[in-house]
Amino acid sequence: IPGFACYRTVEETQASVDALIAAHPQLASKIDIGDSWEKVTAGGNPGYDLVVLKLTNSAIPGPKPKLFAMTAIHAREYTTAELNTRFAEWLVNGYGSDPEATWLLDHNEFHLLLQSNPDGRKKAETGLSWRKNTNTAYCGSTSNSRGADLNRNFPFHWGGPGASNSQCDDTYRGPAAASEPETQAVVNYVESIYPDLRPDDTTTPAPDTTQGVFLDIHSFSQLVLWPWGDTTTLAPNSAALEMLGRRIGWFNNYDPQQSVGLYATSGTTDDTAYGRLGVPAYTIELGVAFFENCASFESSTYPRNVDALRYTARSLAAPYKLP
Ligand code: 0X9
Ligand code: ZN
Repeated sequence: IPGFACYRTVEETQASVDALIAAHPQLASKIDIGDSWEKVTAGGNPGYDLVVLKLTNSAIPGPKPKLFAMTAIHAREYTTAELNTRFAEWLVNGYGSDPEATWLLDHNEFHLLLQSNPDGRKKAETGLSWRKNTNTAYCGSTSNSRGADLNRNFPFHWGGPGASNSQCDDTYRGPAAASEPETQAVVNYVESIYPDLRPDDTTTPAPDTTQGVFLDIHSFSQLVLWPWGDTTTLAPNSAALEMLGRRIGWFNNYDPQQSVGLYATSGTTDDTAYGRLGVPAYTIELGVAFFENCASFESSTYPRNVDALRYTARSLAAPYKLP
């Protein structure tokens, strides 16, 4: 990426995925979970497959707890995909030599959606401050303000507060819940890997992390956020959600809070994962800028957040319980 040599492009990210799989076929595989909007419409732009990189030692049978981590749903949030890609490489390249990486891959699965909005990301790679997908049906087919905000398009409480119904706005929610193919792909995939863990009442001592954790990684603001985003009402079992969130925040030294405390949002990834499935779900806001310079990424954002991801992964197999 011009001026940001430490961040891989969409194509470079996919090439890195293919290289990992070629070098370590027993540990790494990829799953095509759907198509980007440009690929679906095939309107002159080639578009992209949405690719989940799955990491686990396939010689040890499951079921295993699953860490799902998605990055770059907002196109300009460069640091997020690079963190996730390097985390994958840390795991796979450490297998057999690093005892932590080895244990994590033997006993857990990692489902990493590195480029969640590849069409938008290609716009950002030209230097535009692009956030949404590139759907030409919203705000005019050639406008740089077009598209839907995928992190307002998710089905749980879609159309609530903190989401715009104006097509040119950066938080445009789309015309209907899950109207965008990127949203549909993520919802369908996440629902395919996790059972419905929803606590049926607030006395249930879930959520625990035995089935997994859902992470959506954004930038920027140095925050660890948990549901809900659309109300100050505490989520069911929020004490347990909050405790894991605070511990993740200890590792990256970011400020932990319920996401509505930042500002109201609805139709988001994490609220949908927690609201529809009950899987513990967090949004992490990395760093101090969208177009963060490489020196800052290498010295601060990457090391503190790979520590946070490693901690989150280590917490998977042990049921997370209230004291
Ligand atoms: O507004 C957003 O989508 C996120 N911030 S960003 O600057 N990356 O766009 C924050 C979302 C917080 N709300 C939830 N996680 N529900
Ligand atoms: Zn974002």
